[in-house]
Amino acid sequence: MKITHVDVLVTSPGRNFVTLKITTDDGVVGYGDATLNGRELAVASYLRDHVAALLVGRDAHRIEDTWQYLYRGAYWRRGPVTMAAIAAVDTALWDIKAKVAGLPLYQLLGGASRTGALAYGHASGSDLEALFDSIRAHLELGYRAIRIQTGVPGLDQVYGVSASTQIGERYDYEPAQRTALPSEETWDTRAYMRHIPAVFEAVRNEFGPEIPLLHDAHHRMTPIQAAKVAKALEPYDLFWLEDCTPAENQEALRLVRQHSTTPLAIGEIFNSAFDYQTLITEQLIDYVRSAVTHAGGVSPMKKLFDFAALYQIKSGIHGPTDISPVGMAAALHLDIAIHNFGVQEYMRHSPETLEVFRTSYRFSDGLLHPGDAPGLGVDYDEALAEKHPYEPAYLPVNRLRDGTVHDW
Ligand code: GCO
Ligand code: MG
Repeated sequence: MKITHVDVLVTSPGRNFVTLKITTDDGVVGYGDATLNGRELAVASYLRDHVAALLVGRDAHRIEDTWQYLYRGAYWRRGPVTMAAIAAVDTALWDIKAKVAGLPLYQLLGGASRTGALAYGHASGSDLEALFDSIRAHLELGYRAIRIQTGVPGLDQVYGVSASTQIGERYDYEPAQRTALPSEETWDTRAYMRHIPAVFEAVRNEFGPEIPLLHDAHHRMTPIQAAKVAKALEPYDLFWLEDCTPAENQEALRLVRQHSTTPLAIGEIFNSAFDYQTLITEQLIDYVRSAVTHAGGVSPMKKLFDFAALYQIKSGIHGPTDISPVGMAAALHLDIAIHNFGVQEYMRHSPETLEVFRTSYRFSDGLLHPGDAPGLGVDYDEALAEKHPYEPAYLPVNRLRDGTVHDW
């Protein structure tokens, strides 16, 4: 079964998505997500200008060989652009193989290990009242695990806090902004550190001990600051504290571990197992956060989770709205199949997005399931997609009060 066409599809139904479409001589079509938020066209060009011609004529069934050919063959290794491009090829080939087999992808990954994947939603509010409203709205939608982000007194705009408290009006938190230049936010780590334990105390007092609560610190603390916050949050029994440090320096997490038993999740900006080597072998984290879209696709993610499983570390696949429905579907097939599933992030896509990408996955009673359509279970409406041309968009930049650029 030979690959005959490779198309890179860029669309912006409310936000930008890059999708790879691979077609075989049998007419089977596979899709892969290649969206890299704020740097979309770099991946589109990598695929169009450097990869497409290498794929035409190859056997679509040779997934591992194609992955190694693109990874090793480029000579230059890793990086978000390369790995998002390879991920799209890998995912599209798995989509094709599963369609040819007439099976949902999770069946080819070992079959179902569970009936549904626990999803967490994003509750946020600029103050406690708005946050409580958002938590109630998520509980009404059926979520059984909830991420908590709030405003910090004295700061105007903080990562993860939706501009609207009306959950039906705005589809969770969307960080990319369609502006000519990135917007700039002001950050104060000490103000955040003083505030966040009180937020979790208030939420536990209002909503009780049962509901799994998560929090994303978005890479903003030093190791000793992270240790202090992880320790202060212990009484509130977090499901996880995410990205407490940037974690490029993996050894730094030893310090956090020495001081706290709050579970840690890291990895959404990583793109290979090597980024986790120390974190996993020294058991410095509890959840692996990579996205299928950014970490090379389904094949390396399965290997990464099997590696993590040796250390009782679980999955927590990245699933914000900048992962397209194709990337989300790929995540869900892994979630259902692997043994060491932890939780799945689920930010719902907008209705406009879901008209372009028609998905067979479903959310019911707090659990996600990829559905049983052959392949990934996502169709792409090209005619409609063309009505939503690419629009430049950027993630914000963060500065400390004195103007120093900080992690956002
Ligand atoms: C998360 C992430 C996202 C990222 C976004 C950047 O935990 O979902 O932190 O919100 O900020 O993916 O594009
Ligand atoms: Mg995050």
